[in-house]
Amino acid sequence: MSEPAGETLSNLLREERRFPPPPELAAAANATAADYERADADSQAFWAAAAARLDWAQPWEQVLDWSGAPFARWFIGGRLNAAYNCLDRHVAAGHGDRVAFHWEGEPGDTRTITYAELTQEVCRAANALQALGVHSGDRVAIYMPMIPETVVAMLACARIGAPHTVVFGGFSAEALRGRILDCDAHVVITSDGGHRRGKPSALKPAVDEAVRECPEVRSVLVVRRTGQEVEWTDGRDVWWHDLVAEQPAEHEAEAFDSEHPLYIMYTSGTTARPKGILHTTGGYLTQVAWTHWAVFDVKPERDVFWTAADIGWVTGHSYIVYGPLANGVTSVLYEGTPDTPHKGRWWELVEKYRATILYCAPTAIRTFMKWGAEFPDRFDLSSLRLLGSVGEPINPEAWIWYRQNIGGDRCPVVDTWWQTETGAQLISPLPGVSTCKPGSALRPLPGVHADVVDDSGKPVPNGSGGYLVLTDPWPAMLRTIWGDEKRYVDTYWSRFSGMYFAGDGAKKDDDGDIWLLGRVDDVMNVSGHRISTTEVESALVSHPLVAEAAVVGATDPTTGQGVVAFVILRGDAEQAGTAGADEVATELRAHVAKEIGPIARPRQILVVTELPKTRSGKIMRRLLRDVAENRRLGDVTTLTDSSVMDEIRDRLPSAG
Ligand code: 6R9
Repeated sequence: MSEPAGETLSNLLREERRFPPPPELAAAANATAADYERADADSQAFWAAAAARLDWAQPWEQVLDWSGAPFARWFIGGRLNAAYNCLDRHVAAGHGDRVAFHWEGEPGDTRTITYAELTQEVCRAANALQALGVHSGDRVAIYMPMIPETVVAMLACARIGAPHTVVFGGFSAEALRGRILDCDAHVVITSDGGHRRGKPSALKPAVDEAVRECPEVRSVLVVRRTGQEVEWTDGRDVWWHDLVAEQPAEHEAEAFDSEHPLYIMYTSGTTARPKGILHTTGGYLTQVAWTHWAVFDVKPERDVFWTAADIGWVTGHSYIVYGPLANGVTSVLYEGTPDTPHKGRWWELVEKYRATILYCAPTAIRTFMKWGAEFPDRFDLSSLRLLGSVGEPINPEAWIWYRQNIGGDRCPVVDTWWQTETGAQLISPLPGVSTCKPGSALRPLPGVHADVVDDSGKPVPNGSGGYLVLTDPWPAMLRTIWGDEKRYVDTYWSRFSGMYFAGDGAKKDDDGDIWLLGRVDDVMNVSGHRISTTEVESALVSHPLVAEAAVVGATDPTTGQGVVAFVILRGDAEQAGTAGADEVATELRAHVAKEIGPIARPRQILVVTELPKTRSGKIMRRLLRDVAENRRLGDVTTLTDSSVMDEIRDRLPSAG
């Protein structure tokens, strides 16, 4: 590890180092302190200016209509085409030769795609979808690996006004079927498979299985990626290379109403049925493009931007596809896993493509910490100038590691809080303005109104915790849950009157800056004390033995709930066999008691090698709670790897 020896390891809110913006970045930053002032003075005027960065076929008459709250309409009367804004307008402005994507397949095959080429490919695919009878308003399901055709498919849908629903390629046939049926898609775009962990991994069989019970699906468009054998249903299945290749490379992009549906993205949440989050065109593209430009400070002529996440996660939609392309930026797109064929793969790609901005999830950062700094140390990461984090609270320990070992102690780290529902980043530093605090997303971006409130909806004073809410609508907000307006109102707008309830706990520090504390469903109650899983996890990870930790509250006869921790040890600790499981548990229990207080001391600590995670790397605590409470496991369809749970169960008897 390359942390300075002897430096005190600090817990959430106790890490006291502060990181002001680098002067060169601040001097040329896209977004400045004036943006906060402008937005504070008139947030609708601020968003109107952000919308004007796009190309509208017809200007809007009114910025916001909130008269039907909580159903919002933004940029009323305006018409635009999302794909045109991501493609044609850059070509028309003379940037057709600029690279849109440096794509790298997991086996090492590569493609460089310019804006002009991407535009032509999207036009062909749009013509192909129309040839299959897809009309504006029809839903199209996309179940693909991380290949350029996935982006092409999404933009082709956007171009013809057919909302897409991208289903993460790691999900099961059952999960896919549920989503196809829920949004009534009649066309599915897929591939034979993708490359994962050094071998081809099939996708088409899951589509075949899913579609067997979706009688309305009439066409399955199949990209050949791996060359695997596929079963074929004549009359339904069509090869992409047959149909798309023969189409003309011109396609007139029709302008759609600002509120025309752009896509539906399903979130699993902690409960049963996934929610189809609906995003529309004008407001979504406005805020995604603005935040991508401001938070990542992108300079299209020289930056190489990389969101290392799956397109099937909202982060991929907003910050691989729509944001970067709307801004005409060059991106890296990588198909595979970070440890194939070696644990330095990401850093090799940063070096190879001279990536300047990297955006990823804390789970990845903690995995890299576990593997050790020797992997990034082998590569030249000097091109990087900015780092971002998304998906979970990033514990100060991981934040500092990221900044030092990946960012060369020179790159600002922006911790961006947002959700599938919010469409775009809402709480985040601005890299040219904010002094960063490791572990804090700081404050709402310009034009965003967030607060932390108590049970009765009253804002808490600085220094206190509560529930994170949004007090005003924002352009990229979800418009509804597909087919279920009541659930939309109940889930988000009923807990606190007139406010959007995000479902996250948060704290305001003495400066009023916001610290996210995880989902409120995950808050534990030990002898009447509310303890955040994030805080206990952060305390555990601040111990030199621990790489990753997941904490749940399990029913306890005396205390109501008891804290149960699952920990992954760091590479060096694991190899050195530093201590037996019992000693490790004793040591860590004492450490948590010292860092937070005896009340938070875990009742049990289990050393494991993997944790159950979703596509975005979020720990599925409800499954761990099932294990801790000795119950049958709940729904595992959204796990990336379900064998993880078997392994964890096997370790259970060694529990203290
Ligand atoms: C973008 C995304 C949303 C939930 C959200 C919160 C957690 C995301 C975070 C964060 C703390 C951050 N979350 N970013 N928590 N700090 N920077 O992740 O969307 O998959 O819908 O998840 O993720 O709990 O409510 P989604």
